[in-house]
Amino acid sequence: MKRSLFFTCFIISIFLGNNILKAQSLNLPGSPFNILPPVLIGESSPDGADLFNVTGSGYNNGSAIFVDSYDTHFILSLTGGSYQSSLTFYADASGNVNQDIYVKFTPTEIGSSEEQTLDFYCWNPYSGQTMKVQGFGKGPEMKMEGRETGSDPWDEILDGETTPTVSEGTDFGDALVGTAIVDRIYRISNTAIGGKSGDLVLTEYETNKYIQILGTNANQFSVTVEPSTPIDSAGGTTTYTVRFDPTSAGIKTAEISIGNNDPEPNSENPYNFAIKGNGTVLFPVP
Ligand SMILES: [Ca+2]
Ligand SMILES: [Ca+2]
Repeated sequence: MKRSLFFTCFIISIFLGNNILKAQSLNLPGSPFNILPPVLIGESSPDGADLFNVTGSGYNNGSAIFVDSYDTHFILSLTGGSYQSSLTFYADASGNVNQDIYVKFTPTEIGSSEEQTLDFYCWNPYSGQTMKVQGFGKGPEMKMEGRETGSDPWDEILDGETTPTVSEGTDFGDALVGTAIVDRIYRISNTAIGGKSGDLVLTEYETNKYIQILGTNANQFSVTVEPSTPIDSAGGTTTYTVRFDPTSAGIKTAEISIGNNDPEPNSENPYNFAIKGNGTVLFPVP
């Protein structure tokens, strides 16, 4: 008689929902969950763009289920807004789960995948599962060229160059003070092509101005034609024109500096290089 009472209680306890006997299950999507298309370096995937659905059963009434991301490059949301590293969602009164999880990705690398493990777990009783999310970063590659005249071949100007040269158009040569001007046209290219590339965006430092002239004799140079931006990733190019118009005699030096979104590794932001020109004067013949 005692034995049958024990078994009766045991069976009843199953039907009443004994915690220990419950089989909690959470159905996660295939791992890794891919965030596509690639995201431009310096930006994040849009709010609400990337989500997966989680279903489950066998939980206690209203059980809390937690999910953690341990990398701020991947953050989470239940709604598609207000993203954070950790979330809590709940089983319903029947112990079932049906929850959308949104993921936002902020890449730090160009062209390679970045991956993060998400931990899903419940404490009462404990159960845990993991899945991976994966994203790809994309970005531009900035190249600068110059030349002396329009019939010369373009010659590359490296970021950080400190020695102006005639063939790169960075040495403007001689200009007669008050009479002559010397113009040089430079070409900017975005050499990133393919699926992991992105538009090159020049920084507007003042309204409609992108080319800064800095340094000792900056006021002897001016930008007469501004470049177009953004410069598309399918090999896009733009040009700009710098004028040397000296107001006194002598060697005039300055630096061109262009803010841009060329990312690490090998960021060329700002793209800067030295220029110079020589102001000349005519002396009266005695
Ligand atoms: Ca670069
Ligand atoms: Ca630089």
